[in-house]
Amino acid sequence: MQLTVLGQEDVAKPKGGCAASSCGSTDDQLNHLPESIRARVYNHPCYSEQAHHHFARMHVAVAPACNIQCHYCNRKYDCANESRPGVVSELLTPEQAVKKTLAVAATIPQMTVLGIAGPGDPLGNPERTFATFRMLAAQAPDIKLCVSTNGLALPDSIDELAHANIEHVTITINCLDPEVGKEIYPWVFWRHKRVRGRAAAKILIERQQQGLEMLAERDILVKVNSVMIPGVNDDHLVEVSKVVKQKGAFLHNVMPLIAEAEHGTFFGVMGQRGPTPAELQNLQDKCSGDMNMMRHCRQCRADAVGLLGEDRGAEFTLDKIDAMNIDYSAAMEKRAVIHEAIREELESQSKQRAEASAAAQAAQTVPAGTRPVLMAIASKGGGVINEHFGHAREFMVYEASPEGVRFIGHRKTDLYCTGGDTCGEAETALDQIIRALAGCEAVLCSKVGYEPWAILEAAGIQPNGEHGMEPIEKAVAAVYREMYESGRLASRASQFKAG
Ligand code: CLF
Ligand code: SF4
Repeated sequence: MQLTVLGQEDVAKPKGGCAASSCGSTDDQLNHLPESIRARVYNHPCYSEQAHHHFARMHVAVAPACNIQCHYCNRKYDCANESRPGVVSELLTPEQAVKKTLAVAATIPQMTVLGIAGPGDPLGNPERTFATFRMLAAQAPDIKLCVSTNGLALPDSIDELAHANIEHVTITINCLDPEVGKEIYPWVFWRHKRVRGRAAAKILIERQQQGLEMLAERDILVKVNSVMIPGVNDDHLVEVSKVVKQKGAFLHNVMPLIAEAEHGTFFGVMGQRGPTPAELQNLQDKCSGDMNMMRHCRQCRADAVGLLGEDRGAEFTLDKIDAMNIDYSAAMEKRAVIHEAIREELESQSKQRAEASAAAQAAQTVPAGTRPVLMAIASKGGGVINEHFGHAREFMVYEASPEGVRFIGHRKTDLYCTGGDTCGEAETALDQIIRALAGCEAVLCSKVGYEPWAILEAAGIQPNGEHGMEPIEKAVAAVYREMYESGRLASRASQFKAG
């Protein structure tokens, strides 16, 4: 069987050890869920950290209008509640969206989820959004349907969502207190009028909370996205996390504010900064006491297609789709076989991960109270260290401590090794990587060249190519132990925790 997104070896052969998650990460928490819930999330790349290495999603941009204004949004771009600003989607009609979805699902069998997330608010455009969902439910019943909303119109859409068999809804909830909300939302469009200031925030917050409760009553899985805005809602988000969990949210995704003056957003122009990686991690850690945290969000391109972190959208422009001849019934049969193979692989990986985690924990001899260390990992997936430093476009970050090893998140970086005649730019690119890896004290990869080695070492990031093809968790635990035994852990305070 040939697979389109992943190599045959990625799917068919169980790899040793853990996938890219470990204690404290989403998938450990998934393991404790009832079977009925696990069956609903195991193949959703956003709801399961492990799944995102194997299953893909796509978005279709069918919803142009928005019923509120967020200070981090510029309408010329897509809804920043679910995608990063700066990327504009091609607006599709529902019919075009369905055609594109079928084309992608037939070509990329691992694509399991279709999300509508913009460019405005999907539920503020109910006719276009639900027309798309209804057609897809009829023509492609094997695709999960997912929607992301600011929540204002949510209570009015619950029946339609349930009727269309939408199993996953994301609500962006940035606050519970209208005093905080008035700093984020200048207005909402409510009952044919523009409402401003505190009153606007109050309406939005009440509608979001009501919608969340109604979804929980209908047993629709809810993920809450929150944009972390330093000095505005950062302290408040711990309370948000607690309350939305009590009301039935399944997963909380705290995303960093992206605000640049060139995006033309209010926050960007006013110089409001986003959080540092250290601030984001600290807040996610504080929130994780209360609920499952998503740490693998890539703030995708608005029209992204493929695995999280990759974009195959250019393969599916309207003119290319028009030229495709799709037999979706045949494609569905093939997809079912592939999905079953991946499901078996995930189960196998999950067992191996638990064993690797237990073995690493048992072998851990670093005494309690030793400071934690962050390490960057170059990996192409499968839970092993299998990527050359110079080929990594993003690094996974793990934290090692006497309590164990846990996945913290991803750091995107520009490609260091561009090959060809761009070597003169390499130093600058390496500087960017070093900035992206701020706070990490080691980088584990399959190989690393002599020149970057010396520069990384000088920057306080120890390169390590000795654990190629080893399970990540085991390797991180081993390097942590070596650092402890060599006395390095006594000699340097954690930069990252200090922010
Ligand atoms: Fe799309 Fe969102 Fe559904 Fe996922 S994305 S509508 S829940 S299918 Fe995922 Fe992308 Fe993060 Fe969104 S990584 S931005 S959380
Ligand atoms: Fe922009 Fe989305 Fe906010 Fe609407 S809900 S203003 S599209 S970020």
